[in-house]
This record gives sequence, C-alpha cells and structure tokens, in this order.
Amino acid sequence: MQYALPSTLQLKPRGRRLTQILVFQLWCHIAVATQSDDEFYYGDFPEDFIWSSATSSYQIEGGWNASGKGVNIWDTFCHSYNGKVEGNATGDIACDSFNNWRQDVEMLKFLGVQFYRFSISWARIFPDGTNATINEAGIKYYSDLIDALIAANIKPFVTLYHWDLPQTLQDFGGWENETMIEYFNQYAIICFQRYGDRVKHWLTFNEPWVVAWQGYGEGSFAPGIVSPGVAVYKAGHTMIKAHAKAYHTYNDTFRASQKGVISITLNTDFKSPKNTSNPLDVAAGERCLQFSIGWFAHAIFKNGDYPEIMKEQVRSKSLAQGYNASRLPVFTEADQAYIKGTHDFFGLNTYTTQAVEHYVDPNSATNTPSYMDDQDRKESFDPSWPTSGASWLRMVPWGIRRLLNWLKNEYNDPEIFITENGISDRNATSVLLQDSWRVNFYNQYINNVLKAIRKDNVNVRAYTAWSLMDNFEWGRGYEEHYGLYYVDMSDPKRPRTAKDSAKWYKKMIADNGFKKNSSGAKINTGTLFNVIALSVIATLAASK
Ligand code: PNW
Repeated sequence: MQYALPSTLQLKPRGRRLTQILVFQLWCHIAVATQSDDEFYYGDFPEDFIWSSATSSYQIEGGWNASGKGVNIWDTFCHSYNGKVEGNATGDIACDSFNNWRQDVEMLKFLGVQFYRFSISWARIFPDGTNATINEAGIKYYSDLIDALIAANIKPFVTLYHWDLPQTLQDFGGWENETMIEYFNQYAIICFQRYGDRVKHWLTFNEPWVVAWQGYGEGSFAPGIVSPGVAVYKAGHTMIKAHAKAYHTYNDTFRASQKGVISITLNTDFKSPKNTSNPLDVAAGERCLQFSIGWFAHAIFKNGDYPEIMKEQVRSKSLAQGYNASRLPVFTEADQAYIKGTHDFFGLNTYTTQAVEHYVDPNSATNTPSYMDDQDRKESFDPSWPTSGASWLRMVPWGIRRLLNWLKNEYNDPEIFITENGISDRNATSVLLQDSWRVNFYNQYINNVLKAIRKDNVNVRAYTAWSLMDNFEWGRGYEEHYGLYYVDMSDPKRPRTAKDSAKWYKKMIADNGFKKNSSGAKINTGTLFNVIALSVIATLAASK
C-alpha cells in the first residue's frame, strides 16, 4: 500500500507545480554557486601580500668545482651518466649563476618581487659536509648575493637544503643515517651566523617527500637508492628530526637577536576522489593527502607523530609482508615533544591535482614493499585536464584552492607561504618566449589563490612562481622549462630573456591582483544565463 499524505497536506496540482519551480530555483542557485567558483574573481590581494620567485643552487649555479666547492650527490649522480638524467645533462654550468648572479638580481628587480627564494649549496660552504673546513669563497658568494638583493629592496628567502647533500655525507649513508641531524645542524648554524643579520626568512628543507621518495624510494633522483618500502621512510624520519633540530637551534640561539622566521617547505598535489559519491574513493583521497603532505606536516604542525592512518596502513602491510614491526620508524615521546610545533609558517609547493580511487593490490603481501602500495590507492588524471611538459603535472586550477582549504582545516589555519607553483613545457626555442599557456596557468592558479583568501578566508601570505628562469630540471635535464625567463643554454654566457609570462607576472604584481576592465563591471555570463533560464521556465510553468 502506498503511503499517502493526509489530504490537508497534499499538494494540489498547482501547488505541485510551484514546488517543482521552487526545487528548480534551488537547483539553479546551487548551479550558480558552484559555477561562480569557476568564474574569474576580480579583486586585489592583501596590501602586505608577498610576491616572489624561486630557484635552487644545483639547478642554476654551475661552478660545480669552482672556488673550493666540494662534490655533492647531484654532481655524482649526473657525472655517473647513469641514464637517469635526460640527455646525460649535468648542473656543471647550468645557468652559470655562480658568475651571472647580478643579472639574476636585475631580473628580479624587473619583476618587482618583494622576495627571492634561493638555496645554499652545502658543499660550497662546507666542502666535505662538516665544519672541519669553511670555504670562505663560498660564504662570500651568498653574502654578495644577499647584499645585492637587500640593496634592491628584495628580501632573501633562503632554503638550506634543496637536495644537494655533500657527497662525503652520503658516503656515510646520507639521510638514512641519523648522524646527519647534527651535521645539518652545524651547517645551519654557520648559515645563521654568517647571513642571519640580513636573512629573516629561512626554510630548512625543500620537499622532503621528493628527497625520500625519489632519492631513496624509486631512486630516480640522487642519491639513486632503490628501497621503496624501507629507506624511503628512514630518510623521511631523519629529515623531520633534522628539521626540528635546526628549528630549535634558531629558536634558542638566534631568534632573539636576528628576529627572523624559520620553517619547512612541503609539497603535495591535491588528491581529489575519482568518484566523489563513492565513500571509499573519498577516504582514499584523504588517505593520500595524509601519506603525502601529512607524512611530514602531521608531526611538525600537529602532534609530533605520523598520521594515524599512515601508521596503521604501514604497520598492517609490514606484518602481512613478514616483518615483525612496521617499516615506518617510530618517534619516541621525547621526539614527539621536540618535533611538534617547529614551524613559524606553512611552506607549500604545489603544482597539480590527482584523481584518487580506492584500490588494494591483491598481491600486496608478496610484492616488493612500497610506500605507494602502502596507500591502497590508484592515482590518475582526468583526461580533460590540460597537459604540461611533465608527465606528473596537469593544469587543475581549482585544485590549489581546494588544497589551501584542506590545509587551513587540517593544520589549524596556519599562515601559508606558497613557495613554489608553476608549469613546464618541452617546446622548441622558437616558441618559448610567447608562453601564453604559462600566462594562462598563472592567471588561473593565482586567481584561485585569491579566491581562497577572499572567499574562504585562508591565510595565504605569499606566492612564489617557480621558476625565475629555465634551469637544470633534475631528471629532465634541460629539456623541460619552468622559467619566467628563457636561458640560452647553447651560449656560454647563458643570456636570459623575459618571456611573456615574466611581463604578465610583473603587471600582476604591480596591480597586486586582478583589476576589472576599465570599461566597468564585467557581466557574469554564467549567472545571466541562469537568471534567463529561470524566468523562462517559471513563465512556462505558470502558464500551464
Ligand atoms: C619541485 N613530482 O620538485 C622542486 O622543488 C623544484 O626544484 C623543481 O624544479 C620543481 O618542483 C619542478 O619539478 C618536484 O614528481 C619534482 O611530483 C617532482 C615532483 C614534484 C615536485
């Protein structure tokens, strides 16, 4: 028997029509609201918003054995010509910023950025990785750069470790060996001592995820160790502790006199459930975020320990694989207390979004243990997302806004410094200067950052374009380009030329946001369409 409403509550045909119209109106409102998220947002950034661009030592400096510099793991990796770097390229000369750094400062001045994020090459300061010998020529190189930046009113934003570990330390096991913690601390101390009078923004590590996974997991990056389920976690563990130690050193010894800030830069893609109405995919998306950025952020920004889901997954997989304990190392209570809260802001590098689905490999127990398998997921791209020069990078502008919101909620509304964002190409030289696809990328991504700030109240303080110039793109050598500036690698002088994206970024910075066309308010076509549709349907419905 069908359940019927009491007759007093039953809708008359006319009332039913009205309800249909109301439901349709509601749908239209939702459609407009969702659609307006995709719409361009005109407005400006907060007055004290920081614009920046970035590079890293090995990618731009060259001078690999100049003026007393020691050998680092990327020198060794490239010089082994092991086929892992496209075209057997090396960073021996790169953009030759060891000699051309004055030009780099001019480029930054042209852009009008307030900050320049660069990294220090550890082996240029400590040739054998330890404070046994200090290379004064190396100290001077960065000191001169810092002075020139300050003279140009550009604040130096310094990364201590952007992947170029001194080779001598790798010979002791690199980040698999916890003695690195003290070596890193000694290196950090000399940087604070020599530069901290002028440098007020520090990053300990750039993307420990990439170091751990690509360096010690799949081995595609230096030092090229292939241990996807064990060394990967050990390296991550050591870097978290090394970060915490350097933070405390700064806090206890240097902060009072130098009055700077220090933190870490973590990377992740946004992980979007492939099927948003499948709870398993939704859980898989969240799990992947915990495994990627939570791996490091949970300890530093939350409670000193790894995310619960990560501990559970790695432990149960490890036991099923015949280990008698988890492959994920354990933080003692003392470690946790020491690591928790070692941040002054949240440094974020992000480029893309992955679609995530729940997937358990049936052979998980017998396969080689792996950080990837530990996550029980498959990642892919929606085919509609535009490609780039990197297989891992698709342009998904709304992803950055979703990620910023996720970070806000997950880590108690931190101050977020976007320390890298950008897009690559593999185009021929002839079209590199007219990089309209890169302008489009920046336009849309930065607009989504603005929406995160203005509509969602995410506390984003800085945006950094990766990269200032085309450079040594790690495993892709010189074939992939991220620069706002083109660098002619065939010319020994390595001349730099501004691309269209550099000019666009300069204007955006000068405007501090997106100005409406001077002709006045732009009509929002999406809303207009919905309003017309709504009234047509309402009229039709009422006339029946
Ligand atoms: C970052 N991935 O690296 C680095 O910090 C830069 O040095 C680098 O040039 C830039 O992004 C572009 O690659 C990443 O495979 C390397 O997901 C690889 C990945 C992410 C970031």
